[in-house]
Amino acid sequence: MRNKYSQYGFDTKAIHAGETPDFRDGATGDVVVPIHLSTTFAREKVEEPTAGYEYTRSLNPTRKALEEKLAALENAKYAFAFSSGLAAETSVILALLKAGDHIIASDDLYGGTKRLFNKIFNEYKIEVSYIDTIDILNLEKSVRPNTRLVWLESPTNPLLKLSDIAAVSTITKKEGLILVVDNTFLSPYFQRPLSLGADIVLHSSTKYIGGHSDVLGGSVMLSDDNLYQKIQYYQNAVGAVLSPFDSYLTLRGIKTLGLRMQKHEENALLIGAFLEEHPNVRKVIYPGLKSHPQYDLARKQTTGSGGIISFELKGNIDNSKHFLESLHLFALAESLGGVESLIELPALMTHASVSKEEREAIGITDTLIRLSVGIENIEDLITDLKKALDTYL
Ligand code: P1T
Repeated sequence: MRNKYSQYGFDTKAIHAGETPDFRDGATGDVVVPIHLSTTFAREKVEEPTAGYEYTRSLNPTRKALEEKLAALENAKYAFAFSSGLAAETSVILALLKAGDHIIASDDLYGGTKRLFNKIFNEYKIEVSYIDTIDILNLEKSVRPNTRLVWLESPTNPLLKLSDIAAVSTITKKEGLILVVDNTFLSPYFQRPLSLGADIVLHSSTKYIGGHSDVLGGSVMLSDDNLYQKIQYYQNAVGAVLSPFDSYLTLRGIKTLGLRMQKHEENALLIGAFLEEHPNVRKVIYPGLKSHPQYDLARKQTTGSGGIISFELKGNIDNSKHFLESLHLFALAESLGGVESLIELPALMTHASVSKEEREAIGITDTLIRLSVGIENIEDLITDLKKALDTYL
């Protein structure tokens, strides 16, 4: 699907899309889109909103610029900016599903997404089956007469499992289902799910897209006119929109997305190799390493593996806590995708809302550690990890 920036490379789109200087009468030729804080827009004639603007929840110039940039990055026709990743998920599901509908989802998903599905949407009679979406036959068998949507994270959070998006899309197309891919972990720099057959791409733009751990947001990109109309209606009617200031911060962050992703990956590859050699590490999970069971699929459907690494420490949960608390550069914090390195224990932090049985069934153990590798100097990051790994047991 072409949009007006399709002819340009990724970094050109990241910098220019949505921010073309305006030279019309009265305009000032801003190179950077202004932060339009006005919540309402006056008109001269009752039935003629000024340039289409009425009220910021429905349309705001700064958010519109961001939405154009987001669409360009995923090669989509349309994009929406929401106030968080979960707000984006909520708005998409409300727009597309009704009571009695069924979702098939990856068994390993961000804990907050599972909580939204299990604790909120279940109350509204939307059922979810969690399956291993690596297994295409299993996916096909799980389709029911009331299934409407397949929801993938690829790679998943935190186990970094991949789904073959093109293969899944042949099934969703055959069965008339909507395929949603949460592309948060790779960003559009490394993976474009729409080109692999997905209908909707979703991001927590709090992560790589914003990139600086200073703005919460969610984005949705798509090219189908019908789905666009439905989600647009809900974006306004539900009202979980991104603010003008947060739109500006996200626009600013995106300009370096390509550069940042390259450095995140460069550092992650070196840290992955270092961890694989360390005697106190049981197992490293990173799709950029040959040891990843889906290394070949990663090469086929992505152009890079990003900055998230999960690994199993030797020892028990207390050893893990000791390790996490003895790092200096890796901040012990939830979230990911910012320029600074973060580390966390999914079982007690990002996935604490997933039951212990469920965590154990899918492999989120008490000693599984998740790293969000930042863009600091690699020697400093490895020294920090080495000191803590050599001494925590
Ligand atoms: O935090 P929010 O912007 O609402 O995004 C939710 C979300 C959606 N999808 C994925 C894959 C995510 O990782 C997240 C948020 N994740 C974290 C906060 C985390 O530390 O994993």
